[in-house]
Amino acid sequence: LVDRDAFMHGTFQNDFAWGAATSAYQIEGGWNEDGKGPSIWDVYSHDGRIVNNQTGDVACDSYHKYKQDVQMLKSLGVSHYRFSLSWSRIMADGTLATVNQKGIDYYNNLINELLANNIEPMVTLYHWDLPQGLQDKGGFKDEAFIEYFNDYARLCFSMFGDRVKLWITFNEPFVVSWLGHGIGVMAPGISEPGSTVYTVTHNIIRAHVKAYHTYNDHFRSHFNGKVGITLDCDWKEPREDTLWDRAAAERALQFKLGWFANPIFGNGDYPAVMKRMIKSKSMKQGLSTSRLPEFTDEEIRQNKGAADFIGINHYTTNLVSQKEQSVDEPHYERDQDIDVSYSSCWRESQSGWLRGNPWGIRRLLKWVKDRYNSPEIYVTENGFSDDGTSLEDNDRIWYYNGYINEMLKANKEDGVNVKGYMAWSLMDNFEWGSGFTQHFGIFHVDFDTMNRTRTPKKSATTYTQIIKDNGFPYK
Ligand code: GBH
Repeated sequence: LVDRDAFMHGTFQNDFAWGAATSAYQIEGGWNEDGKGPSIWDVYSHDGRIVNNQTGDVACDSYHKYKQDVQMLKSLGVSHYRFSLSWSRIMADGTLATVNQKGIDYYNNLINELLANNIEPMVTLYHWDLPQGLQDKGGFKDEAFIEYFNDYARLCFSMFGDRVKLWITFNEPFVVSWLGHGIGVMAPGISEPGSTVYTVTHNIIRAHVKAYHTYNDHFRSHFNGKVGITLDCDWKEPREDTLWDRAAAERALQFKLGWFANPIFGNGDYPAVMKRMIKSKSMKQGLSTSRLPEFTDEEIRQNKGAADFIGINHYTTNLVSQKEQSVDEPHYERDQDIDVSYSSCWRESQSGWLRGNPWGIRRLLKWVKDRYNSPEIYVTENGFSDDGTSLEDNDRIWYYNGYINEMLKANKEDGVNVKGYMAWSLMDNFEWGSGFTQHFGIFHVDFDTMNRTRTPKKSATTYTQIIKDNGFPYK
């Protein structure tokens, strides 16, 4: 199950963080219990937008079974658990007017249970489940969002910051902007691919930066934690080794990762190539200004360095080639003048967008190191889907061995400052638009019984061994 020729032996540094990840809407259930308000995912799924009309109303029932989850984590031997907070469980309509003590109690209980079992929490504030109350006020499109998010972040820092030392503001803001507001295949289901997508990102970056400074100014000195942001990126490999395709692949990385990373980890502003191309396309479309918003000088100063680490979610590789796109319709994808495809050599999963190509993670991590001056990196998600019919999940075992080994090479041979790795996912869960048809879990969950019985798959044994060995030492 491993490619012995390409395999590297060695271990990570002693304090390497090993963990597993989940998110609130995907596992908790209890969608309207104990004062929780509705989120955009409750509304979207109840609206019949998910495969087979499925919803996260019960999901893995972790709202009631969190102690079992902690025991599963303990059996894996992880040092960390990455989970997210449901904003509308903590503030029913998303504002300080509706703080919900029972929601706060739930997370206090979870955090305390983790710490009692020697597992450190890594907490994501926002993993896609905006309170519907804020969506009704304009959601991400309105810059009022920045203040609402800051209120929420401040409340969480003050309630949990004595015990939570690793914070992630946003999970994959790209998905919020592009899939949520560009093509509308995720909640809130808005399809405005030409400019809303850029305004939404602009507001998310400013919200992240504001929350980061709130932590710095009011909490860092006594809590001494770290605040980062998690960005998703596939590796973008030139389809052919030509100057055109190499430039196209670099552009694809700048439009996907650089869009968010350059303001925070680079020079404080959007990537030059994005500014240039979106402006030129906007002019051809007869607009008087670029569809890409501008940061003020003061914002650029605030953006720069506004994170203690970068979280990277990485799953797959794309092939990219140069392709001039028409300007008929303002459109984030067409702004890039690229064409994207997959290689049939890469191992297929249960998800159309995901093919296993282990060396992609090494190249991506090296790219992040080189572009952003060697930041601290946590791989906050990485994993493989199948149809969930077998506990003998050999493809997942192949995937984890291969990707974690390539991450070791990035660390040892390329000097990438990778501090930790969170496997996606601790258990099978609600896979967004695909409902319960794609399984990423190291633990199987039986969604056909009320008990939501959890059973370790074969990959649990593999991952436990990698953690115990802290990598792949000679034996
Ligand atoms: C992660 O996103 C998420 O953070 C996590 O919640 C999720 O469970 C996990 O991936 C597995 O999917 O529906 O064809 O338009 C990874 C990046 C972005 C990849 C959205 C899939 C949807 C493709 N994902 N994309 S499609």
